[in-house]
Amino acid sequence: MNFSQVLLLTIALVSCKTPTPKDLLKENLIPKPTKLVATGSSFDWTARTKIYLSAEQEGVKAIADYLADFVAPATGFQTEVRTTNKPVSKRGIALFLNKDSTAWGDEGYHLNITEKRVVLEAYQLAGLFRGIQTIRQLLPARIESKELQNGPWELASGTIEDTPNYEYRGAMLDVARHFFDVSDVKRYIDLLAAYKMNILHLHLADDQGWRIEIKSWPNLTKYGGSTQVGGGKGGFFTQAQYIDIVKYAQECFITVIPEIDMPGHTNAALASYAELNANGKSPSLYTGTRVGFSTLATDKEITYKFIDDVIRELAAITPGEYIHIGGDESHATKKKDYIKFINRVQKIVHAHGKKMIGWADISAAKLKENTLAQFWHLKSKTALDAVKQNVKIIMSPAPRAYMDMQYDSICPLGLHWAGYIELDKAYDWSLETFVDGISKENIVGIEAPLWTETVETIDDIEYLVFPRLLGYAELGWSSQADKSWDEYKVRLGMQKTRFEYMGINYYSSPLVPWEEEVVMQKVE
Ligand code: IFG
Repeated sequence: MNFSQVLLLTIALVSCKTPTPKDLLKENLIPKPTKLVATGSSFDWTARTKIYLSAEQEGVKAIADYLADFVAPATGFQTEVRTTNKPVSKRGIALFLNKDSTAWGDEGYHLNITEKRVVLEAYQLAGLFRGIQTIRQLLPARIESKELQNGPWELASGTIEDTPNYEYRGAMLDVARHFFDVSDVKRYIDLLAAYKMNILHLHLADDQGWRIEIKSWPNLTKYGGSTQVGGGKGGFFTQAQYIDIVKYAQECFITVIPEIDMPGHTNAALASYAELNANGKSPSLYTGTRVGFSTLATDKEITYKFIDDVIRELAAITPGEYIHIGGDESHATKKKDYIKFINRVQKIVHAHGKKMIGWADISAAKLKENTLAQFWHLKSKTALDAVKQNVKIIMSPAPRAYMDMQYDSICPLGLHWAGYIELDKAYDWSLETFVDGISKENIVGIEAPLWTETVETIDDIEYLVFPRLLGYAELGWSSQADKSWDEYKVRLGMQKTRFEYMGINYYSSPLVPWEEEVVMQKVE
């Protein structure tokens, strides 16, 4: 190259690009943040951008690595993560814990974006992780691609102050009706994490299958896990696989809550061990979809030895503070026997250092105040009875939150006993006004269950879960003040390109104005 070419090249290289003006207010974040102020410019993430963190802040490095690894495939950047004692003064991205910001709670965060730096701070590590999901949504949708994409990678400038409205924001996956392997469960966890959900409730046992290895009762999985709805081969998680799922969820700051449904929904256990049956005889394995026909023998001591062994082994591999014992649809159990049973099981759960969750049917029994009741019925009596016992409620009303309900009458998957749930019906309600007598202080949060009688593959799961899940995420995270379906559906419509890059098999509802994300070509 001659002198003038070298000179031109040098000028080009050193002249920093004028930042593209971008309006943070026009971003389509879901769940909607608590507070957002736009400053009209942008931060350009380039190959030279580094992520800075304070040397002594334990755990922040893992989150910085998560962010660097996340952007690498689409950008091609090997983003350097560097510890420093002054993270905020550097040009680039800074992640750090602010131990004085107790008001932000476990999951709150502050994000400050200027032309020179992106500063993400939180009171706890979970808050940093939730803030990373916001950074993810501020980058163009093609950031989700696993293939190299064109830049630029600009984030609109401004400040976001964000904390969740409810502490319990969950989704349930029924792996009993149809079994789903570890990789499907991890995919489900990835998708929950993208929308700031923090609970994964695994429905591990039911009439059609027992899905978690219990070493002291090996036949539960050997025999009870050997089939599923429709007669397929079923399956189960070894304890090592369950531990792997729990660890994977923990890295996304998601807590796993295992459910062993009892005394009803227990045909798989009853088929595996004759002694658990009142008449000492085992029924055959069940591959249909009826409910309410099975019950453990609530008056036999062996039943409580069985439950004690199961809860002991499950508690030992469950770091979360809750174990879910089901308790729903125990139509084959006499009411007085059911009440005695739940009272005794609650003691067993506490004896193993855990707190109990049950479907709100358990409110017939005498509940400890640290028990949670999961509201699901069409009628609210069981939930109101729980509130009377000062027990907090997980809101999962079937007519709004059951993701196994069909979207409409032509939906190829799901049931409709609780009605059809299109995206507007899934979104347009609020936890604290849904039932008279259940107000905000009685509610711990929201959970959207996916029952799998009609669901066999991860594609089926994604079709029923997406995009309804985003509405539940917003119901659990965002303030309900100025909420409207007409405003939300536009933000949802802008997720189309992102869903496609994430490879989500989502339901493209006719109610939503789906929009391709306009790619701003870089003006050289
Ligand atoms: N109700 C049953 C589930 C499942 C569901 C399907 C609860 C708590 C109907 N119990 O929901 O096992 O069969 O929509």
